[in-house]
Amino acid sequence: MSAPIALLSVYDKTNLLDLANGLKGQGFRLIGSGGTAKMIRQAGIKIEDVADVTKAPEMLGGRVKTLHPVVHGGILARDISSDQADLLQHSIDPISVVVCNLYPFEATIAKPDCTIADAVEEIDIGGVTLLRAAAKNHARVSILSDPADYSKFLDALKAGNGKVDEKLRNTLALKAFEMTSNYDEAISDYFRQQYSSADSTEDAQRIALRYGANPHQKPAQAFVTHGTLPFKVLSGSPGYINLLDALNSYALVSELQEALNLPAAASFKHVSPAGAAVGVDLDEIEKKVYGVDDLKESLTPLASAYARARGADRMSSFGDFIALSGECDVATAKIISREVSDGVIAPGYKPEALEILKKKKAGKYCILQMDPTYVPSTIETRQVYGISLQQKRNDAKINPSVFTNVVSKNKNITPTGMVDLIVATLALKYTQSNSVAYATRGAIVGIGAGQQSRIHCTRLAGTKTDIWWLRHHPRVLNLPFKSGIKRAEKANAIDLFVTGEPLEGLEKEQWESMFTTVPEPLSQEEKVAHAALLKNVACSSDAFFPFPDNVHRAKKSGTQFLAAASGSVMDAECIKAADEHQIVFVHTNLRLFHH
Ligand code: 93A
Repeated sequence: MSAPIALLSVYDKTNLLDLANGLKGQGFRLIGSGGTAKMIRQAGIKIEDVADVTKAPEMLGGRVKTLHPVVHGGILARDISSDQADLLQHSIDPISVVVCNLYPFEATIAKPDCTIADAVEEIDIGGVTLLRAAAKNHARVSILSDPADYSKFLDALKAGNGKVDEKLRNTLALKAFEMTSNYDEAISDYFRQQYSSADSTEDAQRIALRYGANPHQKPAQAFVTHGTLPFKVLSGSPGYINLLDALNSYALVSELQEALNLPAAASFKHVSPAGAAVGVDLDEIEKKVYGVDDLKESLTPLASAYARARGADRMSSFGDFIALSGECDVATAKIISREVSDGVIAPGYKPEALEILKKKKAGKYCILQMDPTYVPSTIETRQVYGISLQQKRNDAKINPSVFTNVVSKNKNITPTGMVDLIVATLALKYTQSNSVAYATRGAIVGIGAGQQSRIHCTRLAGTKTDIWWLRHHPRVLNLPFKSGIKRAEKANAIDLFVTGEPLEGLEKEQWESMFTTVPEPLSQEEKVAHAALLKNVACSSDAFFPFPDNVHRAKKSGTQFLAAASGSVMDAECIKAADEHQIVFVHTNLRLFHH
């Protein structure tokens, strides 16, 4: 029987001579590409040149070394009679071990003076083909792509009398596939950076970002590996957090629109909604609360949705990123134009609305246009601390079918109660966990995000709801502000008034200076009487309630409809608490953690 053949072609020649010696010792015939063969031969070990075996010299300055049917026929032939007949016909010897590692593409592009031509020369073609061919035929061939595996492989060869078992061949093949995949990723990433930073984002595959989450986190980019980015930058330049907000908030509003068939808007800050709403008309009091009573333009459903989303928690929404489910109209743009905001994403803009928005922030306002037909892939991947984490996208649909398991005695979910349960629950799908949300009249009115304890979420969201509701108090609506006070300053002043924050010194002076007459604080009695008027609120939780304290707390902020996943040992106690308050309690069977 003729000697088994090992083909060696390595850039990194670490441990090469030990391997060549070991293979020789096992009776292998060695064939090597130019530099590899030279080094082995100089060490006194017998090896043939690929060029002598193929009868084709290396050419094009080394661009073609091992790319030849004698090499690839020898690697790819299976142990089947037709393949063996082909080998015989073309006088090709089968190869059973391939040793290969690649030109150092990543190290080359990391050099500061690397040109595109330098990078191009480091794109290994023949080596990748060797790795891929040998890995493909791992049923018969062993592929060594890492010098660290050589001694283990030689041990296995010795133990197996010149053969290695299937398990080792499988592991080696996987390693080679990963090597080629990482290599290709480095190449495409490099060229994406070189060729895909078009001036316009029309059909761009990548955009450079100013920096990552913080200014010292450079470089930063957003890209897709297939097709083109599903959004265009119409104005401004989005940052990393802007995009986190934009993509999460757009997902939320498009799902709200789909679930409720109403235009939807969201106001995001730090990758959680500060507000989210569908286009339910505002009454006169609400117009005042949401700061749109003086708007000359009449409110469209989309404008109502944004007014509600923006106005629920004006403090948190300061500097928000906005998402709109439909084409941005003039009324919506006018509301946005008066607020401090970082950017907006929408599937389209009326020309006049776009002109209004483009004037914001001295032309730097970030305006993104989303492709409404875009469908994200079902699998999502990200890296944390160098580790890739992968999961199926949370594609759970939030619609009335989620709220069918009513576990309380009171089972009456009103149509508006259902809308609010959907709004609250959908918002949680895109809120950093743990989270609890309160909604009424088609809008989030209090949201507690990113708390490690459930009751802290319920309290935080409840307190926000209480503050939002106190802003409806007649004394708040008629606060005697001096003229010329800015909208954001008014929002802060109102917040201090309704929370009853004790003020001293300069802060007190400044607060008082905003009014024509300094208002008397709201008394405890006034607050209690007003709180009792808040009813029909829906409250949803992104996971089960561990204790009934959550139910009692939710009731204090007007909750009539409550939704949470089941699964707590205290489920029965929570249901008892809901029954005590005649709350309609739904077990959703759906956990909605989001990170
Ligand atoms: O330029 S290549 O893509 N063309 C080839 O046909 C080829 N075959 C092997 N580079 C090729 N290789 C690579 O050469 C291997 O991946 C390895 O990194 C290197 C080994 O070259 P040498 O044996 O001449 O040092």
